[in-house]
Amino acid sequence: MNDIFAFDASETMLVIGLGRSGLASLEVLHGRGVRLYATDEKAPGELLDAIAAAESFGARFIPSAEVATLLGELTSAVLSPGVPPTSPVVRLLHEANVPVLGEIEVAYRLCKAPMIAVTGTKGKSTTTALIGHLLRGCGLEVRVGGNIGSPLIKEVLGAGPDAWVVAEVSSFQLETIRAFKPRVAVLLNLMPDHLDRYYSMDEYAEAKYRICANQSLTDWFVGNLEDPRIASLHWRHGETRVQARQLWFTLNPNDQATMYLRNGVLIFAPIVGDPRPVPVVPREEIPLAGEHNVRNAMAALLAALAIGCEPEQLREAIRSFRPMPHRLETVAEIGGVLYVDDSKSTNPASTIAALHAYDRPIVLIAGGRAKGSPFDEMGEAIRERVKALVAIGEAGSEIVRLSEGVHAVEASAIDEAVSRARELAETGDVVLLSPGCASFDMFASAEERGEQFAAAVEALRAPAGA
Ligand code: UMA
Repeated sequence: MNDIFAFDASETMLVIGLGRSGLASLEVLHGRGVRLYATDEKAPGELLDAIAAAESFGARFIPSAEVATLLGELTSAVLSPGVPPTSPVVRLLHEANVPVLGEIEVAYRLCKAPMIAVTGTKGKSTTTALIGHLLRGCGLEVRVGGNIGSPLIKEVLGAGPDAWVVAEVSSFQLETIRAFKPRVAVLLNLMPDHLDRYYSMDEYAEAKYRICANQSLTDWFVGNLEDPRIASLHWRHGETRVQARQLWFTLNPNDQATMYLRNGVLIFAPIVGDPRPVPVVPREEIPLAGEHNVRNAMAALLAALAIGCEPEQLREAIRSFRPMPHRLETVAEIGGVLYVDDSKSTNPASTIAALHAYDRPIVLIAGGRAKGSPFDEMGEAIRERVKALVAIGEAGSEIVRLSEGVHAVEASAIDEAVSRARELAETGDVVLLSPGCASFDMFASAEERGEQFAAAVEALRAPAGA
């Protein structure tokens, strides 16, 4: 199969999916003179704005049922991450030998800068943003994009050979890579998620491992030694899947770790050059809540150290990092109660991590649309750590059932959930929105869910009718 793509006027391409990724692909490919078609499974009537945007990039919209009529013309196609490779349009293209590339693959092929890629079930966005922040703090020019929200294909355009691109990549995006070969690949953790797209955890993990599939000895791999699946990739187990030089982080010092915590300080044990361990930063100077964020910080620091950043500069830079919106973000303190927006927690593992981030009594708001991951462990963590539960959305009753013994109420809207939580909370408590579920049963996105939560919290300040 042809594996050289010019992405110029010699090509006729189909962009599949008209969300953020698809529209960005159309914009960039249009700028390069590619002849473009666009398709989406939604009815054209539901896509008026997206079709107008696609047309402004010179693309012709083709309903998915009519894609067969294009097969003779197409040189390749670009797939949005939300469209599974098993979808009928993709199968049709495969049968016709039309190469189907993911948007990050196209971005990679167009990118002049070296890339640091980050994946994992949770912590991806925080770690990606933190790497960007650290590199900037070390005086480097950086572009940050990918699953974090800003399509990679647009970010790479502005990055010259001396810059760095930091990419958050999801398992969906990794399914469709071919040549994608980051200089540094970071694999944070693997927990049940997206089991509505994958048949098993093994299949999901395989998609994640693709982040290092094309790496070679000149590249770096950063992995979590505390995650049993990821740790099994360590060269000491005779595993050859990771060809890149390996850097491993863990909270518990051991001889396989390249970064660990000792006496409250993050220590770097270099694997090349002077091997003497170097203290990088005291844990208390990392401005992020929770143990999971110490691991995210270790991963980010290792990625930065791998490309030559100096420990002293990194210590300085990490202090000024701020949590990302909707990720354990404190939105208010009212009457001695802390209100925290963790709306980006869309799987049970993220909620479990959030529950471990606070020493105060927790009133948890959780629920939404389940994504196939079991809630048993989340139920256990709720029973251990939560004082009261306010359940929302489609999965609300299931979460209540698995949290037996915890005082629980159900709410049908976010403002109702916030006022129930306020009634249940006392001075010194935290009201934590950490749903453990997707938002689409009640909201357009996790961001919207977080914004509505913050607005409902803000409304608590004003007396009713004021
Ligand atoms: N569509 C089809 N057929 C399908 C499925 C979807 O035609 O079978 C169409 C939809 O009708 C819609 C379009 O595809 O019009 C949506 O495309 P998309 O789902 O790929 O969403 P985008 O807006 O392009 O956003 C994507 C990522 N979305 C997903 O992976 C689901 C965004 O990640 C990412 O930020 C963005 O590209 C820019 O890179 C979001 C996400 O939820 C945050 N990611 C998952 C996660 O983090 O858990 C993986």
